Amino acid sequence: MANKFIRLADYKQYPESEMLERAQAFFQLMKTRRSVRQFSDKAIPMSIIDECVMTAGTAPSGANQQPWQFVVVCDRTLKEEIRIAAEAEEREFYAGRAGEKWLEALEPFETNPDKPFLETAPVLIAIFEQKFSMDALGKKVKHYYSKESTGIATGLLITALHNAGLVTLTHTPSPMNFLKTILKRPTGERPFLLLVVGYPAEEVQVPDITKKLLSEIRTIL
Ligand code: IYR
Repeated sequence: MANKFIRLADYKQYPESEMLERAQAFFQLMKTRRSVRQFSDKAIPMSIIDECVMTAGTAPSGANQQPWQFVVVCDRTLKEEIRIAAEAEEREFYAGRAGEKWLEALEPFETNPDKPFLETAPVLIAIFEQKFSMDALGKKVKHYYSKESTGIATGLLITALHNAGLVTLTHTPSPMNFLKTILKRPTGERPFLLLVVGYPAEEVQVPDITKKLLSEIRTIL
């Protein structure tokens, strides 16, 4: 199939001083992002969520297959079902499936199998990786780099939600197969992550943790 190319019309180059200022300002914004585990039940206008999901949809993906689906759950009953199923998995995880080392690594975060935020938060976004799709003739179309692509899109979604003034929790109850059943997702989709979205609860507390320094995460050769 011949590809059609168009001019890169929307690219904007800034003077270097402005580039640095923009990079600094964006870092200042992003370094205030924190995962929270206590949410307010205040509702979020769907238009805000939609803009953020559209931002996620700008992510690069293998062969531009855009192998992701963002299932936005606001329905009380579905949220309750998700909480019940997630807590059942988490109970087994904390009762031994995680193993001693993993539980030791989680100690500073004081996490436990109770996940009330899955019901309190106004929005849960269940993110699915589409490992393959079906073409018009019902034939399987393999997706390339679907996990990497969905990971990048999820990063953009978290960034967009933070920029909009919302808080998130990247929640990964393991295994997450219950999400496929509860949300009636088609074959070819694998639950990737459950993103809890909302406003922080009043007086919310977060763990006193720090990020690695530039010198620890960057190598110049
Ligand atoms: N999914 C569990 C455990 C958990 C695992 C990691 I790695 C974390 O960074 C945090 C929690 C839970 O949500 O409690």
